[in-house]
Amino acid sequence: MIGENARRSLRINQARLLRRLDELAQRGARDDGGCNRLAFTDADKEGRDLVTGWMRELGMSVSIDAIGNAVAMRPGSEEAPPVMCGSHIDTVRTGGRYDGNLGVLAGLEIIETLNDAGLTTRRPLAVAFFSNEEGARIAPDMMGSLVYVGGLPLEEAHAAVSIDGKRVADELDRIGYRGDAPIPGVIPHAFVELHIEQGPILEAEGIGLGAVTGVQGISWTEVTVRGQANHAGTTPMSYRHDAGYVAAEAAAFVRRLTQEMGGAQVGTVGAITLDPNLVNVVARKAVFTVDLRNTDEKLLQAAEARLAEHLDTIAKAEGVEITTRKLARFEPVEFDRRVIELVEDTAKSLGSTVRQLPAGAGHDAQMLARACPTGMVFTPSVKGISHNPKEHTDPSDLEAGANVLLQVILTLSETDDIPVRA
Ligand code: HGY
Ligand code: MN
Ligand code: MN
Repeated sequence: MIGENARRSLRINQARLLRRLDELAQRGARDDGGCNRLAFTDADKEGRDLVTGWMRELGMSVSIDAIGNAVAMRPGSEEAPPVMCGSHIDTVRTGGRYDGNLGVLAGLEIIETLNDAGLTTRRPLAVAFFSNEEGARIAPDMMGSLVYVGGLPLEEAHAAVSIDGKRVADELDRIGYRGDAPIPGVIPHAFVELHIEQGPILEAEGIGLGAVTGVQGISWTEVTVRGQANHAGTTPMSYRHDAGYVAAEAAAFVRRLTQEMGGAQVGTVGAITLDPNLVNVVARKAVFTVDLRNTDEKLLQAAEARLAEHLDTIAKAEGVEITTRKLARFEPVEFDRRVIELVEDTAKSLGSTVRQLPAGAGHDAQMLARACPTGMVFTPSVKGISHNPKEHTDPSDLEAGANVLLQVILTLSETDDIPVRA
């Protein structure tokens, strides 16, 4: 048990947190200062080896499950479900150094702060990183945390194939992270994830931190268009069945759809491949992805229906065949009101300005919310940039976020129930 005063006076060590962020960013480092640690690649393994090494150096016991999730445990004075924090350390191909990594390394910084102070919490503390949160190499996103809470059968996750043709199970074996810890994993007393906002709101409003209310709905679809290869010069336009044109037209439709719908609707065509992808050949095949998101489930369904209808229309008009495959589909998630308010009140008590807001990106917290009271702390993102080597958050904001996470974790570990705002 840690007394109120001892608790309140604890602060993390900013320099140590920055050092770990910098060292992890060297794993899968890009020439432009970003990170490329796509899930289950050698670079991901390097990051995993570094972080689990830190976990053990901090005296934590580390368990790895069969999808590669890592949970490090620090005993409490009582045997009880742990208070867990964490996030992910895999990145997109053009990743920055904070997305996911901040939540895991701030957790380790909290452990080291408690170790330095010689303090033992009442409840055990757990720091986790979940596999393949990004889903960029292998869909769905949040794969590891979804398996962790029993939302995706392990066999299905193991059988998933990456965009470069590798099975998850084989990649886990290859990097040595197919562990034997039980799935579903240990259900925490509560889970709190510190993460960069990855959007422009906090910075634009000059607000220091975010108390995240939930996560918007996500719909990922892979669209395959089969047309007919033909000569770019000799084929009259009326003879064409041009898969490349259909892909481009669909991407323009997605943009028009978001403009018509307005509100929170967003849509992205992020990946397009053409076959044979040559300057003088009408494309016979196109494969592209559509990422639709909305905070409102009904509106997200409406957007999906509009897309399906449009694909049908252009397939008939161009005389091509279109098939679709759902890569990911998650409904919007609301976090536990008590945890949201605990984050907000803790931020204020530490002198930060704070506001409640929903998350535009997917997060492991949205999966842990299926199993236990969950919340998130956001730090501002400079110019709202993320999934980009230019992703940046000021050290003082990183420190403020980590100190709020520290105090929230300690409050949750030292109290019987999740505190309710007076
Ligand atoms: O796609 C997402 O929202 C997250 O980065 N996985
Ligand atoms: Mn993330
Ligand atoms: Mn991300």
